[in-house]
Amino acid sequence: MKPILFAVLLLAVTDAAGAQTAGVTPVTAISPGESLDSILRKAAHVRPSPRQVAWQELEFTCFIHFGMNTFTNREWGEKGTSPEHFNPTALDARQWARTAKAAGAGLMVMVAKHHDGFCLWPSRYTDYTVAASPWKNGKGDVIAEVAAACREYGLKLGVYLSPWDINSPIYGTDAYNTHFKNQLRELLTNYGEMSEVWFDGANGEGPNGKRQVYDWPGYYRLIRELRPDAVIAVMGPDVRWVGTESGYGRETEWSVIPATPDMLDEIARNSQQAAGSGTFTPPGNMMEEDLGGREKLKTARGFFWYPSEVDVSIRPGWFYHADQDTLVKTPEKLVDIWFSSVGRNSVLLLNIPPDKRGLIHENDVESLRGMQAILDATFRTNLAAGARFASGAGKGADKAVDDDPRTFWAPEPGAVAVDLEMDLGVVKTFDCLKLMENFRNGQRVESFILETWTGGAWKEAAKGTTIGYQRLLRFSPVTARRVRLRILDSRDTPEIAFLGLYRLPDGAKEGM
Ligand code: FUL
Repeated sequence: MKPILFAVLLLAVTDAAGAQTAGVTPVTAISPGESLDSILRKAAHVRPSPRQVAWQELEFTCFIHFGMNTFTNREWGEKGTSPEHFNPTALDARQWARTAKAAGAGLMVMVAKHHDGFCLWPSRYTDYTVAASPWKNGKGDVIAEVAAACREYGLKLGVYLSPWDINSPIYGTDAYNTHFKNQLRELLTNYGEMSEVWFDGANGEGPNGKRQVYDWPGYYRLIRELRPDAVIAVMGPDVRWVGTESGYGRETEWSVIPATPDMLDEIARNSQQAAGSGTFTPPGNMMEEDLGGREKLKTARGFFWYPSEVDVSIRPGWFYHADQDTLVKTPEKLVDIWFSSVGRNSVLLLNIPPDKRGLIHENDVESLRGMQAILDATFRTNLAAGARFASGAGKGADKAVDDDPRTFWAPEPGAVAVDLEMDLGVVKTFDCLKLMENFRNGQRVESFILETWTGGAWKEAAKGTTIGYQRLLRFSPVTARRVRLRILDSRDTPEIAFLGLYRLPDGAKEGM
């Protein structure tokens, strides 16, 4: 895998800066000896593709792990498990979509085939599918039901297709790549719009003892051809796995990172280490605290827009297990995860696995409802709305506190360290800051502080490094009328799309 995908990226790196190469992803080249200033300015102007913009703005998405493992009570299946086991008694994809939508999700990534190879749609290319199961007398199609439910509830649809297939007799041979592309084609043509294709890094032994050499460029080309708007996630060029399944992203999260071979290799090595733990922390570079900071860019040969996705399960396992009904994450824990994922320039992909009935369990529904209620209460009132700005903030400062993240405040061109001072009109108490950059134009801010005028002096209330699409910070409550955001360093003129100040309800304080 590593040499192939790296070759695709390298091709791009050696091409002209910013060129769209190989139909996969644009990579900005760095010339040997290029100055750090020039590199930083280039990095500041790397932009997301339209498909990456649409995906990032979803903020919160849901994963649905459901399949043979649900019925055999496993996390990773075995070869030869009979399709007879797959028999949900009350499968209702509308309940899944309704639950995800009510929790605020914008997209559902459905597991169509996990590592065991059992297909939740009646694939023409294998007998190991729902068609061989007793569910609906073999006439059912889970993917069709999910697609219809997503349309009904206004959710986008994504699909997880495991490259690793324990069941396939041709796994480990070239023929498997054709088979895999055939299955992809079925999923991408028979079910309407598809907005995300999720490949994990599994690369198990084939039946002939050989490892599969995946045709990644071929898979990507097919997806681009059939669903050009879909992002390809994790083992793909559009969306980066954050590097852990804990739900917690990095404090410093750059969406522009160097294109290196190691990074992609590590995904493959680390994403399959701990079956069912759901919380392992892989070692190595993917978990470094800062993947795209100055030190990283200095030695890079090129970089590209590769934003982070945080995947985590609401339960310890990815699949439903009855003995985990009491271990569903609490609303408070989910909110802490929200602050540490959506609030750290990542999209949250929260897994909610249906049970053997084919329903999302009551406990999970309850937790999601609680999470949504806390988030609603947190962000209901922006205490900075209507603030007046000190002169010197440049034009359009009010654009930072209006509700439209497409409008933004920017200081004079070239200013990279700048203050945005505001008067809230009356003294207010707050303990939460939300910042958004105009990420369509690139990610720029490297460090910032929030200060309040307290006792005749400016005092620090909170500080952070990167902002990107969105940054949320919680801090000890401060009471003040005058507030200033100090951008201490930026790769080019910062563009602030949103600034919000909030008062946290009790449920939003776990993990602070
Ligand atoms: C991992 C898989 O091994 C897990 O079972 C799960 O599907 C997770 C999202 O990705 O790589």
